Amino acid sequence: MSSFAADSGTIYAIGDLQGCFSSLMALLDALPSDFGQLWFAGDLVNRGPQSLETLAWLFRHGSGVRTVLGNHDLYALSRWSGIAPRKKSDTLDLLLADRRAGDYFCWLREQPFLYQDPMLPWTMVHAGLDFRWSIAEAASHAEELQYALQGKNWKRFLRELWELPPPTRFEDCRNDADLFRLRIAIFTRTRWVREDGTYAWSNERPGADYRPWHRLFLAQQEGSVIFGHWATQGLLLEPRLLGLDSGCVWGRKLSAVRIDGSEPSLTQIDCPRLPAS
Ligand SMILES: [Mn+2]
Repeated sequence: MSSFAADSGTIYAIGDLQGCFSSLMALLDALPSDFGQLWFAGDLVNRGPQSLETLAWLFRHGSGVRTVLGNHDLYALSRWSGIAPRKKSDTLDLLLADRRAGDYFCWLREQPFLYQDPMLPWTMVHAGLDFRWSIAEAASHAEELQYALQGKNWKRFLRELWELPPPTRFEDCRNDADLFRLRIAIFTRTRWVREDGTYAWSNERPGADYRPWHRLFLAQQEGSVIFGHWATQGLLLEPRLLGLDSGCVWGRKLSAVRIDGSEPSLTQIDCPRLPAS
């Protein structure tokens, strides 16, 4: 099995795990070389069967792991802090009941909404970015949200996040809570947006005038983006865009792309179809 090696400059970016720990181990087995860092595009837990094993492993290898928060990670944090009620499709019970859950969720709460490495061209988010934000502006919005999630009023921040659906336009934000809800939704949930800046929070395309967020972003901003979240769209490998959610939890594939070299190279494994929960 390939593993962490402190002297390795190799970095792989990996798509949404969603608690599919066995698939992560199979993917590491299949990687062609040891690595210094693994980047994960968020949604580390929930839906899949092994959220506990997944988070325990990431916590143990924290010094080599870089990740960003996804919608399922925020939901898991909200479950752990008693804010969100249990959803029927939730598979977090074993994780929430574990005696080390406090350590694991503290680690999760410290993770950012956006990650950049000054030595690499890539910026990583879970779902997307607004096409009117430069990468630098996006990083500053993400940092503000991260402070709020790490601050002493973090439970109030999470409670407000779920109180209302996110607005679909910045023009509709009446206060900071609305603005935070919209920005968090862009970082962790977005797929479709219109050229006038109106978002839709649906999986399906809501109309012909909506486009994938990254088409508008790449046309208007500089920078290269790694993201996950969009399993129905599937793997995207483009010069400035890596869409890494290839549907592992849906019985499709888990993907890793080497990102430290000049030419991104792909490794994939097949994932088992899980029994419906
Ligand atoms: Mn997601």
